[in-house]
Amino acid sequence: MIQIEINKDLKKKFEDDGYLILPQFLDTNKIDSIADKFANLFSGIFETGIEPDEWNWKKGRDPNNITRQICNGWKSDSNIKKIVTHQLLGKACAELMGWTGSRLLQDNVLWKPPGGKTLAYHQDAAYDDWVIPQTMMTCWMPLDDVSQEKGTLEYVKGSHKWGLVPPNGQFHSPENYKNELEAFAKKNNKEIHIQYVEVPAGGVSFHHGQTWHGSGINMSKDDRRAIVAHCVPSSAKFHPTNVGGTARIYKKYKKINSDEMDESFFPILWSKEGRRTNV
Ligand SMILES: O=C(O)CCC(=O)C(=O)O
Repeated sequence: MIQIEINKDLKKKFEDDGYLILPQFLDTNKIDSIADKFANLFSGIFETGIEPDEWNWKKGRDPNNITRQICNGWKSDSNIKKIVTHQLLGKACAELMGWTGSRLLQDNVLWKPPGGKTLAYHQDAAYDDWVIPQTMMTCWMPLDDVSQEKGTLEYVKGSHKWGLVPPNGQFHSPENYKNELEAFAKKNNKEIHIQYVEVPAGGVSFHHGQTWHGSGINMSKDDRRAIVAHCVPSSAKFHPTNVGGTARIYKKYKKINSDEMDESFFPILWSKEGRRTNV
């Protein structure tokens, strides 16, 4: 289902750029069966009967031209679960980040229809200040061929070395999706070099939690669908006190008198010692 091997050259490229883009990752024979699930998921029909943790668009309820997002679709659908909890995905994330193991913090199911609007430039790790250490590694898997015209994911090269700043402003559908990025770059005297992720369906891109990224309008006549896994080190713990932001949703999984992240909600995908949650 997934093929990848991280060698020294790929790791060096990731460390230099803050992202790694590869044309082949998911088995292309499996892609249709996953993409076919999107219509049901966004209609509120969940194979497992369990609702995802976040759900910003529902058929018939919301305008058609926004980018549709579900967070933690893996709890609702077995095909999504197979991908975002895959051992090789976890291994690649850990090896690129130099971790001894990785754990799934959250997934995203993203559907940008023709005319679908922007997602603001941001840094993923800025959203997990309720986790120690505050870091992240993201694996972005498009289920359609993606290009600049389709509003693909885009990165600022080397921006993972610029430091982490708290999120600020509108995330979904801002008029100028580069607003925050441009303000940060101006204030800190940084140059912006953009890399568009242009790969066939089944390709992949990995990005560091501090890499600035976002996406523009889908100007094409086709859907742009993607599955995303956001990982943290397998040893990650809940921050004992931080609340606010997405902690409002995810700290409900924190046990009383414990900072442990329960594997039922944040499964371990891979570790050097061979530890993995039986999902
Ligand atoms: O697919 C997109 O446009 C944005 C995805 C994203 O922000 C992420 O995967 O971290």
